[in-house]
Amino acid sequence: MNTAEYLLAALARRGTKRIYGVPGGGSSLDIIAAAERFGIRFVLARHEGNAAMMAVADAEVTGAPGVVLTTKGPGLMNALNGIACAALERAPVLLLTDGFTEKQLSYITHQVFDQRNVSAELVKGYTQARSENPAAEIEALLDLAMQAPIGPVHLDLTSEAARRPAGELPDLPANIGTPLDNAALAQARAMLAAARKPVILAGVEAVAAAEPLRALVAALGCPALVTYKAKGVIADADPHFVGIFTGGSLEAPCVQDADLIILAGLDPVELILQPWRYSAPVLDVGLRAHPVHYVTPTASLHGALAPAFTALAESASRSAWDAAVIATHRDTMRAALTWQGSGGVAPPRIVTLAQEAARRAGRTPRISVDAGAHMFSATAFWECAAPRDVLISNGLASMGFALPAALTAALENPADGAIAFTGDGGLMMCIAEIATAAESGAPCITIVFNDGALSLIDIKQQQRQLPPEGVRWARPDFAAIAEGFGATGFRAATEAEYITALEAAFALQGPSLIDVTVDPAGYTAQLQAMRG
Ligand SMILES: Cc1ncc(C[n+]2csc(CCOP(=O)(O)OP(=O)(O)O)c2C)c(N)n1
Repeated sequence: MNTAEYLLAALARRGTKRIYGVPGGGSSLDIIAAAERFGIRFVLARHEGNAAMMAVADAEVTGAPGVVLTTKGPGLMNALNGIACAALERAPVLLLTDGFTEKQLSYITHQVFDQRNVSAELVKGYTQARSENPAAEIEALLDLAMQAPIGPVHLDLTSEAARRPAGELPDLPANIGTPLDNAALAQARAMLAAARKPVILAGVEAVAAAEPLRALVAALGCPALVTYKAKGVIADADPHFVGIFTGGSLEAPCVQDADLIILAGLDPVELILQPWRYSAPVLDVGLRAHPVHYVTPTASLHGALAPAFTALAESASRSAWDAAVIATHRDTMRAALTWQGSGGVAPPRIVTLAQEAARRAGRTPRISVDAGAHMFSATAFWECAAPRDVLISNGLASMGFALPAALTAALENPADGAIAFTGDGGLMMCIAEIATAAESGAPCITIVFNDGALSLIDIKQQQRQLPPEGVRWARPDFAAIAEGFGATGFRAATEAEYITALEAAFALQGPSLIDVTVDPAGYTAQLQAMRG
């Protein structure tokens, strides 16, 4: 095999099904030409930044490396926000760029940057696969992406290197997990035994260990909150589930009620910028230590999470929590986010009506959520049963994530499709990907909370009593734009129109967009309730 073929074989063996990107004239073309032979589909995106977001979402839904392919220079530069997203969402993404040969660099300056330096701040590893053993370089790079802290890596490949022999695919070494640290486990068990009312805060690392964590929660009979990225790790319908933990004030009454806080795979990158407000001891069960954290844990149990949760559950006994108290905390949190605006369709209704329509259509779509005020309703009111039912950029919290992520989720699971909940601002950063969805036949429904504003920033501007400047714009006709890109467009200004649009959208095979009129007036109260 040559190096391009070896890379594709190595990716396919790890479960990669798709590569997203915009090619250049170098190794990109070697990869695209060979991809299909290895069962890998190339999805031509409209912007490399969006392609990188697709690769993030792909890694999240499949567990395999996500791949974004770009040309040199401007292609790499365009991809960088998506690579930053991979870094802070802890997603194993391979950035695959066309490279320059040393000979070219001796006389060319056109499109030239030091590509290694450009990506260095964001990726965990870089290689050009130009050694005597390109196969070993590729395997080591992919292994690195999958190890904690999970994150992106960069393969900068010239066409010459892509065509050199790479060797045959060796057997994958057996994955021998590191054993639990006995002393740390004993300390964690002692803390658990001493607690009457523990609370569990589940984070992104727990998505791969949801079952053992659910068993621990059930054994303790304690409340559990999840970060945005851990939605579904504890199902919304589980009686122990209380709501979302962001580090804000909304969840504080429940957490303050506890005498032990267990961080279950919670990565501090997931929390908002407020100081830790609790005095109860903290037990940190996670993949690794975090040098910068909101709180210094009283004790830590670091390493593989499934065995850690199982070992804790074995010795756990029922806590003193009353099921009715847990239910009251849950109801109070939900009630605080109900809508106080008027006009158009209320954001919580946009979400619940979409889920009801999906159920009527016999579908269980994944949802993706963009950055902005609409995110509060989308994450609170969409009921999840499994990890990764919700895709969201939370560590980077980048706008322009939802549409690319929904496209990917729909390609992965076309029978159920996917829904992107997005603000108008975030959508405009990536709207060209509607064309990609139409072309690739991705059955995703983009639902735009159209309020003619960057509402989250608008609210903050109002809170600081500044004049409304630089945060509002005229509402474009998104439905017409979607039609122009080959999707089906709907507009809804009332609940009745919205329900009709949802019914029609779920009856379609391909992508659609529903432009929903929202009056942003209620967002201020929601933000106040969440963050204090
Ligand atoms: C790429 C990027 N640019 C800017 C921001 C800062 N930001 C966060 S939310 C937001 C407003 C989003 O507006 P919109 O997409 O319309 O959603 P809404 O808040 O109205 O629901 C902005 C500008 C960001 N998070 N990401």
